[in-house]
Amino acid sequence: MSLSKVASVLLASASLVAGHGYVSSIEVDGTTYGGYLVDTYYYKSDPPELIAWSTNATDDGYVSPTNYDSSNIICHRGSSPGALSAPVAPGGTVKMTWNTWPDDHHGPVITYLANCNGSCSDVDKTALQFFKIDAGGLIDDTDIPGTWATDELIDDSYSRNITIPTDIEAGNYVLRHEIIALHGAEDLDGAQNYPQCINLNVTGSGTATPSGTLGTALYKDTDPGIYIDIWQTISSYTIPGPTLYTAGSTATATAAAVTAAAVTGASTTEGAAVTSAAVSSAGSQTKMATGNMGVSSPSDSTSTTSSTPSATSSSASSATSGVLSGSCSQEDYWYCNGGTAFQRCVNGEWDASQSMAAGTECTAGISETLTILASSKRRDVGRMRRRRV
Ligand SMILES: *[C@@H]1O[C@H](CO)[C@@H](O)[C@H](O)[C@H]1NC(C)=O
Ligand SMILES: *[C@@H]1O[C@H](CO)[C@@H](O)[C@H](O)[C@H]1NC(C)=O
Ligand SMILES: *[C@@H]1O[C@H](CO)[C@@H](O)[C@H](O)[C@H]1NC(C)=O
Ligand SMILES: *[C@@H]1O[C@H](CO)[C@@H](O)[C@H](O)[C@H]1NC(C)=O
Ligand SMILES: [Cu+2]
Repeated sequence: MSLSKVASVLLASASLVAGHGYVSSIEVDGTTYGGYLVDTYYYKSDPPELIAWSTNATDDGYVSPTNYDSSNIICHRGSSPGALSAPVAPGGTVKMTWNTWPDDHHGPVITYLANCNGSCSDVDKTALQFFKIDAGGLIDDTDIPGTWATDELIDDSYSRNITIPTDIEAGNYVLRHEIIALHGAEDLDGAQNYPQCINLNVTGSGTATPSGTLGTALYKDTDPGIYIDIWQTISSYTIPGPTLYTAGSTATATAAAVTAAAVTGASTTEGAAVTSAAVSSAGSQTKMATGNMGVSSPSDSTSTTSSTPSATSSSASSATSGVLSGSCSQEDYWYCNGGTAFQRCVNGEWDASQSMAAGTECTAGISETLTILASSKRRDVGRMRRRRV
């Protein structure tokens, strides 16, 4: 892709607004239930009874890989079971709808069930054993960073349909639905998990009791589908977590775990073809949209990134120039360093400084969006930092 194309893509998507989401509505076999509206209900003394689990993640934030062994990963931070339960028939459909999702937070969308062995409203979440019933991962990698299940979810009005396996035994189950955002996953501990839980009451006369995995054992920070650089071409994507359960199988569906395609639980498999298009041999893929915009210039071995002594986060809120390092408090915010370089607050820390593409500049300072302008004057390419991929 030419640099001018990079610039135009960035100009076209200049509104890179932060803001994560949560499941705000659930449709179960045609009946609609409200989600736990964390930004409202958390502050109410008497929130409504729901099928959705509550959480205290009022920042709309995520669980980091370093917390994969904590109970936070089960149904989000500070979660408690919903008081209600939605009846669903085996083979029935659960449609999970998010209030919003940022389009640069690409990654898989995964759903599990766990039997409560009784009522879910007072279940010990640390004893829940989850089996995977639905997973979408990388759909098409033609254009880096690829088309992901999150992109599909956004296209489907922030929703995803999940089919309940046709053969599981009746009973009360927790459905654990999760987006894993991979835009920063090239760093260890850079993935972001957004789990959401609801209670279901599965009816029917199924007999299958798929074996499951404790929530705290689902993932490791080094899993190939967790610690991955989506800003390079990926030949296949391994959806993290245990293998997909499909009705009629004995809790294993090995092929399903390693696939870049979207798969659904019961009988349908969609988008099975994995496109891993060849990428031009130019050798340098540019990161876009999340702002990791790489620039490789012809002769830049004497790169002079204008680094001034690091500013600390406490004094960073008004910084307009100089490379920032260390912690930051405004997750996903951008920092434009003097118009020519930028950084982003990822997982509570300023990430590496990246040069703006030739012909573009940003508006200096820290803000929720990175404002990109075509630069008026010609840039000295010697100042651009080469990004090796
Ligand atoms: C959320 O709940 C957990 C567990 O009860 C608690 O440790 C944590 O301090 C709470 N966090 C907030 C922001 O309320
Ligand atoms: C339900 O029973 C299974 C099998 O005994 C057990 O492994 C699991 O931990 C139980 N789940 C809960 C939530 O108690
Ligand atoms: C999801 O399921 C609902 C209800 O069955 C259906 O109306 C809707 O079209 C489905 N959405 C997608 C994206 O398949
Ligand atoms: C689940 O459905 C069964 C059968 O209708 C009912 O007996 C049971 O009370 C329900 N459980 C919950 C938690 O709603
Ligand atoms: Cu984010």
